[in-house]
Amino acid sequence: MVIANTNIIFVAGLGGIGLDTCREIVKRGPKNLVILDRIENPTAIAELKAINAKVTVTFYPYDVTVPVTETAKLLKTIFAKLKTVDLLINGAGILDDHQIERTIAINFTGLVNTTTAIMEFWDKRKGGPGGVICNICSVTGFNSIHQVPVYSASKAAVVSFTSSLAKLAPITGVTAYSINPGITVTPLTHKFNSWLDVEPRVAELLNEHPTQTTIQCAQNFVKAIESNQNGAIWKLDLGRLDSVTWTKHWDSHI
Ligand code: NAE
Repeated sequence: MVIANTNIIFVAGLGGIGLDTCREIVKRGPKNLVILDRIENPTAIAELKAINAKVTVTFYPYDVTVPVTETAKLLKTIFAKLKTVDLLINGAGILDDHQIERTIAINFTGLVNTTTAIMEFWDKRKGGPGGVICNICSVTGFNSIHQVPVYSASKAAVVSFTSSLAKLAPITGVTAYSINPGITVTPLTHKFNSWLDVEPRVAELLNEHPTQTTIQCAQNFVKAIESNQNGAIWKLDLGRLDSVTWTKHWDSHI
């Protein structure tokens, strides 16, 4: 996908990975970048606007835990303004294994509900034009950080959901791929709670190993967007971009 002249919605575009990825996206000149996030950051929005005056950058407050009907209303407003949307990026996530329900609500249900809501506008069975979904999952969805089993399982769930979406593309007209960062230096990984405090030093231990910066992650993120491969499972770790081949252990045959 050539980013120039497209309309993009980025859920959680103001987080650590999100904001640097927005910077890279804006440089490539989309027509519209609509950022949805829980908390507004006018300085960040102004900075994005200043990078490329030709791009219309807009912000709407959005909490992914709202009922799907609320999401549909917000999308209706956005589609009314933009007419078409080419790409939806789902990036909201928390890492705190003391908050079990909230982890599932944000990392899994929020992503599924936002995807479900946009289908109303995109599904070719409803006369829609199709679209592209880019879900930020995690390498912990491949192999867990077992000290945060709730977070890891929520990420495994979204990796799986995204792979199903990709296989449904012939029916819906909506393609999908996952972006799976390795440990990236952001507020998320600075300090966090392990499940039942099984490892109070989990963040410190993790950060004793090599990590990547948000800029490295963002540069590979836009490469993955540009390559636009339905069903791709991208690993963005240690400054590299690799496509992961998923091992099949079973087949439904349907
Ligand atoms: P961050 O904390 O800077 O960004 C989290 C973003 O999610 C923010 O924009 C925040 O506002 C938004 N958000 C949280 N709750 C929300 C809600 N209820 N509604 C709407 N938005 C909400 O952290 P980040 O590292 O930039 O994380 C961005 C995404 O990347 C998350 O989904 C995270 O799980 C994922 N990710 C991060 C890392 C990492 O190392 N930083 C890795 C993989 C995936 C490696 C690990 O899994 C540890």
